[in-house]
Amino acid sequence: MSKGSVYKAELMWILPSIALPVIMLGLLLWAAIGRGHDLPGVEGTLDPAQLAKTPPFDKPGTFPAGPNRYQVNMVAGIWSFTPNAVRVPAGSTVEFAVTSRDIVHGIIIKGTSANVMVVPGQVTRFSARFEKPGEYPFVCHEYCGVAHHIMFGKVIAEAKK
Ligand SMILES: [Cu+2]
Repeated sequence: MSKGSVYKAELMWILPSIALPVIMLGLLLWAAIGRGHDLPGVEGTLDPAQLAKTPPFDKPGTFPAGPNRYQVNMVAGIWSFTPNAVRVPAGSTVEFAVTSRDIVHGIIIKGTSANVMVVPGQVTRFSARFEKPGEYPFVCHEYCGVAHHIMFGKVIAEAKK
């Protein structure tokens, strides 16, 4: 191998190893600034010790919120979700507001793209659509202690009569 071709071979490795971090930093800045990804603001914060007096978590449950829309106010805590059964007609879009009364939990709902963290002092909002009738189990996916494995529930999408 000549001296020139060794230099070229080295360059083939050095340039991508500089370009990759530059591209990744560029994508990170694009996601953070260009797409507006940000840390949660103060408007989503609450006192986890005052949940019984803090709307909407003073009334956990499922509530109608318009045609084919429902609102679920859910409190996670060791080791259960309240409510742990959400009953809606099939074809509904459900808007969830979830918070934790103690430590960090998570919720993932099978058959949907819902997969979020549930943090004490923060309100996690997401929505999911339950098109087909049936049961959509959900679990806590963030290890939260010895009985983490019993922390589950289900969304029941009922067939229209
Ligand atoms: Cu857990």
